[in-house]
Amino acid sequence: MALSFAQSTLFSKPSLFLSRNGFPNLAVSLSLSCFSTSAAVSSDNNRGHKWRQPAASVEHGGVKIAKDDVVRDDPTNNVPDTIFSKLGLQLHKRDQHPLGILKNAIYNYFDTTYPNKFDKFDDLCPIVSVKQNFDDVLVPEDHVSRSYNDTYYVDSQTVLRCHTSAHQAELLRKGFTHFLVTGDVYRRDSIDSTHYPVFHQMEGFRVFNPDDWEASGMDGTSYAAKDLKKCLEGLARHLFGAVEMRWIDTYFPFTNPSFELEIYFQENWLEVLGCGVTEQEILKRSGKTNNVAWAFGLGLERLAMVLFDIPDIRLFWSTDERFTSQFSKGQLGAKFKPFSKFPPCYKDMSFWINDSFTENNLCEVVRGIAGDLVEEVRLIDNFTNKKGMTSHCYRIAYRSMERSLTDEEINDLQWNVREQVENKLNVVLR
Ligand code: FA5
Ligand code: MG
Repeated sequence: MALSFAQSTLFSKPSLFLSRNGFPNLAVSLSLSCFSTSAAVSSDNNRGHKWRQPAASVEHGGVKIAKDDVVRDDPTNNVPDTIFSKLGLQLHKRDQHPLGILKNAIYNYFDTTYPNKFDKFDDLCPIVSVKQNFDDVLVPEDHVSRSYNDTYYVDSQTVLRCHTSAHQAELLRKGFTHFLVTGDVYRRDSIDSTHYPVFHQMEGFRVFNPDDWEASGMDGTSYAAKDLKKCLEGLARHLFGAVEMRWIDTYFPFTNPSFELEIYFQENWLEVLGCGVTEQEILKRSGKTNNVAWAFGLGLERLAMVLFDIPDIRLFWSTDERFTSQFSKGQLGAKFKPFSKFPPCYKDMSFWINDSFTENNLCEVVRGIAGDLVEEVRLIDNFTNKKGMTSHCYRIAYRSMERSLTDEEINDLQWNVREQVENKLNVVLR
C-alpha cells in the first residue's frame, strides 16, 4: 500500500526495524567511484568475483559502467536489470525534458538571488559507498533506510545513492560552502503515481559564518532556519507564482531542526522537499567548527508534476513523441495535455505472507515483470486468522500511458506475477 508521503519516503521514517546486516563480507569489495580520474569502472579487474560476460554498459559523465559491475548474481546485490538500464540516462541533463527545464529554472533562481555564490554539480556518479550515502550524513546503523529492503546494494559496501545528500560531506571537505547537486537517485519503494524507484533530487547546501548571524541578534541555528525557509519559499514563488504550501516539522538524521515542504496538488498535499539546519557534527568533520549551515533535498519529479501538470511519475521516462514534444527548453509554464487516457485494468491477488514478506519486495517483482505498465500496487485487504496466519490482498492496476492493453497481455502479465510472487517471495497464494 502506498503510505502517506511522510511515511513512505526514506529519511523521515523513524527507525522501525534493524537493518539488513548478515551480508557475507566479500573478500575484496568493489569500489566504484566516478569522482576520480582513474575511475573507469571496468569488469576485467581480477577482484575475486565470478564475473559474467558484460551484456551491456552505460555511460555516466564519460565513465563507462558495465552491467556486470552493477547487476550481479550475488546475495549482496539487489540491483535488477531494469534499474541498471536507467543509470546512464540523466534526464536532468536534457534541456528539453521537464526535469532539465526545472533544473535550469532552479539554477536561474539561485543565480539571480545569490549571484556567483552557488557551485553546481549535476554529473556526480550515482554509485557511491555506504560511507558516503549513510555514515557521512550520520544515518544510524539501525536506520531503516540502510536496509536491503529500501536501498539498492551493488555489494555490501557500495550502493546506488538513495539521495543526493550522499555528496554533502565530500564537497564540504573539498572546500565548497555553497552548492547545488542534481542527480538520479534510487530507492526500493512502493508503486503509485508519485513514487518511482529512480527519481531525481537536487541538494542545496549553504554554510554561514558567525558574522552572518551575529548582526541579526539571532543564534546561528535560528538564523539559518529562517534563511532556509525564506530561500525555499522564494524558490516556490519563482517556480509557481501563487501556490498553496505548508511546512511540516520532521526528522532527518543529518539536520536539526528538520522540515518538509508540501504543496497542494490534485486534491492532496504532496511532499516536495526535505530540509533543515545541518547537524554540527557534519560541519565539524570537515573542519568547520564555527559555522552553521542549512541543507535541502528536493524531489524534481514532484515539483515538475505540479509545475507541468504531469499526472503520473512514469511519464518522465516516456519516449513517446506525444509526451516529449510538449516541452521545450526554457519553457516553464507549459501544461501537459494528456493524450487520451487509456482504461486501467485491475487484478487482485491474495496470499498468506511469511515473516520476511515486504511490500517493497512485492513491488520489485511486479515492476520486474510489468515494467511501466504497472500503475499502482495497493493493499486492499489484510487479516490474521485464528492460527496466526496473515493474509494480504493486493490490487494491481495495469495501465499503459501510451496505448490500450489487451486482455490477453494483462492476463499474461498477471499470470507471471502470480508465479514469481509465489516462487521468489515464498508466499502461499490463496
Ligand atoms: C531525503 O532524501 C533527504 N536527503 C532530503 C534532505 C536533504 C533533508 C538535506 C535535509 C537536508 P526524503 O526521503 O524525504 O529526504 O526525499 C526528499 C524528496 O524526494 C521528497 O520530499 C520527495 O519530493 C522526493 N521523493 C522521495 N521518494 C520518492 C520517490 N520514490 N519517487 C519520487 N520522488 C520521491
Ligand atoms: Mg520525505
